[in-house]
Amino acid sequence: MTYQFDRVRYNERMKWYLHDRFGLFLHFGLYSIPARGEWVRSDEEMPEELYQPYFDEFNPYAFDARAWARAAREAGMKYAVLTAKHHDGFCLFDTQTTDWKSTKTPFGRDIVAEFLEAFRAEGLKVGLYYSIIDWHHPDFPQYGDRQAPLRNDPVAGCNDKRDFNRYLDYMHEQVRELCTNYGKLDLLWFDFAYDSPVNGMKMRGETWRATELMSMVRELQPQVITDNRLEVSGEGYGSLAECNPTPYHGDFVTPERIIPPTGILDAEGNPLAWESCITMNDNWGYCSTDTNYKPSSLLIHKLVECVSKGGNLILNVGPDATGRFPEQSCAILKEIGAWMARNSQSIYGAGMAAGGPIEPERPEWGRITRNGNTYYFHLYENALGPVPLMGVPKDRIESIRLLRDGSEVKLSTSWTHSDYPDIAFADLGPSPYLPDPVDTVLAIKIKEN
Ligand code: H79
Repeated sequence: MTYQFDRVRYNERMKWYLHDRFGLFLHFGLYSIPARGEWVRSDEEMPEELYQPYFDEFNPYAFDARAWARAAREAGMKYAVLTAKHHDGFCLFDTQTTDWKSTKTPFGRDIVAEFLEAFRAEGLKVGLYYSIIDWHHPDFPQYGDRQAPLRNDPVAGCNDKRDFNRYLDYMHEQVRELCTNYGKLDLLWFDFAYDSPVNGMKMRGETWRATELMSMVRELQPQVITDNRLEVSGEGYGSLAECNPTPYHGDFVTPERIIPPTGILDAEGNPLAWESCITMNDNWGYCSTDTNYKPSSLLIHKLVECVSKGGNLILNVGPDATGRFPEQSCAILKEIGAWMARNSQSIYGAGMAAGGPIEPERPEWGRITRNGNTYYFHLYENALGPVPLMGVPKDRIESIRLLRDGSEVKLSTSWTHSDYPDIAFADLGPSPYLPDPVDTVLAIKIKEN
């Protein structure tokens, strides 16, 4: 069965995802203690002995999954994805495959289980991020820095006693546990396949026994949706976009720290589902010195931009070593939440306005999202007087409302527009027309043709 949304053809199980549009990414783990980002072990080429102390002291005493879930819901987020395991191999769940897990630290708790329970209770869809690479496992052919592992690529032939298949058994078993022991998962976010920059070998797809992995996932979690990173991350959109899907192609494309300038089409010109993953500052994992937070107004613009191009936004928070969200992250979530409380109709269930293939052009004054017959004009800029509603059929306008308070907006009848008889102008009243540029969204209802 196919589901048609925004001219994106997908399975029923993608329906919630295409509707919900806005999610929370959570990067939490041992790296929250050194607080220099989630790549710290690799970046600083830390041997195991230097990383082990973080495991020995891991005790995020203020961790409260319900507080996280409330913050996400109040921000208007509809789903959340937590790092069950990042590249450092540390498991936030009670796996039987290793002791390198939260339940063996002083904290002693299954963070994945608490996360899932709390977020489900707040009505959010739940997802788990799982890194297929592993800097901790003795059979994973790498050591921890960015380049050394690739001298020892499994596909290039190991130069020591490491048995890559043994690692794959372990990795598959962990995914099996996650898909078996934690109830229904809505989303799995695998990270990440890549090309070796050293020898060019492809650490993609079947290198990870991806067909076998996905058929297990499908069997255990028939409704789950997955990202496309068993085959790509960064270079290209994957086999679904090439219209030649592998068994492990995944359901959505995952542009990282970028919003695709023209949205994403497959080789036949059909829009694909995609999700930009974006950080609030410049790190995924908590970084105590990184105060380079984007203003909430910009992040709201980015959410609108994603939806206007037919995509989702998943915005990251990296909780600190006590288990709390950083203060700036909380403030940003609150500000976004205030906007969503007023304007989320322009986000949920909405998509791009264009009728045909995605139009890369955007209006000069803002962006447009659309849900069926309602167009949402997000005004970022004062017009010099009434706002020209470019692209809206003038004689089919049924109503215009200011979304934030539901108030009627009338069409302008000013003589100054008589040179543009085909364009409707919305009269937002006397100056200042846009007291808060971010919060001025017009809902324009169009009559059926
Ligand atoms: O979890 C966040 C990041 O830590 C993770 N994805 C998001 C969601 C991420 N891991 N890696 N990357 C993003 C990109 C890294 C690419 C490179 Fe490399 C690392 C280029 C060079 C070193 C991978 C390894 C490709 C070549 C070697």
